[in-house]
Amino acid sequence: MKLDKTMQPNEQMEEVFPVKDVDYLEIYTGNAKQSAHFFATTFGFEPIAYSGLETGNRESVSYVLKQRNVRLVITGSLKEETKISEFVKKHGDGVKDIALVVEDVESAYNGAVERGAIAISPPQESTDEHGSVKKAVIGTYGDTIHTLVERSNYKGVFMPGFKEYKNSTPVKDAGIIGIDHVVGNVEQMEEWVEYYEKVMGFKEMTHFTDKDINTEYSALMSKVMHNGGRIKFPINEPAEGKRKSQIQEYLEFYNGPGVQHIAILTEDIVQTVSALKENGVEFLSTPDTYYEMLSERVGEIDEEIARLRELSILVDRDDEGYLLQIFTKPIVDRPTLFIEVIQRKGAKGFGEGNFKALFESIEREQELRGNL
Ligand code: TYF
Ligand code: FE
Repeated sequence: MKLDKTMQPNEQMEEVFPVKDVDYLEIYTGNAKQSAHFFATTFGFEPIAYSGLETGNRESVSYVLKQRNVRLVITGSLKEETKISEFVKKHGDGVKDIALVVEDVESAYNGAVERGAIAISPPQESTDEHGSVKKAVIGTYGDTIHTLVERSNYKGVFMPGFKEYKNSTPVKDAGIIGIDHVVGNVEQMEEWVEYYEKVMGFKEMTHFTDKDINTEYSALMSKVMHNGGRIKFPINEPAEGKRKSQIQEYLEFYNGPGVQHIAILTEDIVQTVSALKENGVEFLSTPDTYYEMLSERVGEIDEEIARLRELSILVDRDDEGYLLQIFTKPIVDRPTLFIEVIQRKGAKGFGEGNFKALFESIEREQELRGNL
């Protein structure tokens, strides 16, 4: 997607674009039935709604999955030439939509477009017996979009066009409670930093230069954009390193910019990661030397270090507290999309102290893939 370079800064954006939360994340896939099954049986997401042939949808199939405050929509194509099949052909399975809850779609959309947003679909209302939902769509990096959703007048399970999904097998909750951040990999970080500033009134929360995050190969730059509330969107750009940056590897396999990882919040990372591992989720490993130096690095923590070491959970501390995090291997065929599980105990950062160990682990995987 090209950006309109003529857009002007606007001082009152935060009031003009009062985005409250992520409404859902939509993943386009080659096989929605099997992907939905994966998210249900491994990550503990419960299917709650469905759209497809049985609901009169002859274009696509979608499963809506939910766990506490996280909603995923898993969508596949029923036909040869659809936006979904074109997307999957180009990118493989990936995140198409980071949908955002707004109070007033008309004003959010019109304001965003006036400030230079990529206009994709103007506001439209859909209605069923449970009420109405208003949606509009603006673009962001690559083929990724933000659907703006106004749902205060809707009481149904998800949206018009979907029916309630009746589960035959109960899903085991994995303790996931929300979305912490959603990260994009792009070619030009500044372009998208400006986009979120100008169009959506976001501010830069933190930045990492290639000096902060330069291991043997995985050089990258990153700026975290946030709305002052729940929404945090880090944006990564590849940097020159000794060999190929992990961000460059992503851009090549995804054929352009897109979502790199979804960070999901848990209240008990030891419990969540134990459950995910039992369910067969594959995580990056951490060398034992990391845990030998851990106490010295982060001081006293509530968790047992031996247990963290067994599970390969990483820990980082800042002035406000600490956080625990772990990263899956890519969850799709290409080395593109992965999941982070994160628990915050006061810390507001992103695990800067873990970058070296983390990126070295990613590089070990890159090497196995022959992509260094
Ligand atoms: O979101 C973050 O900033 C952390 C660290 O390619 C990170 O999760 C940054 C870049 C990356 C993988 C993880
Ligand atoms: Fe992250």
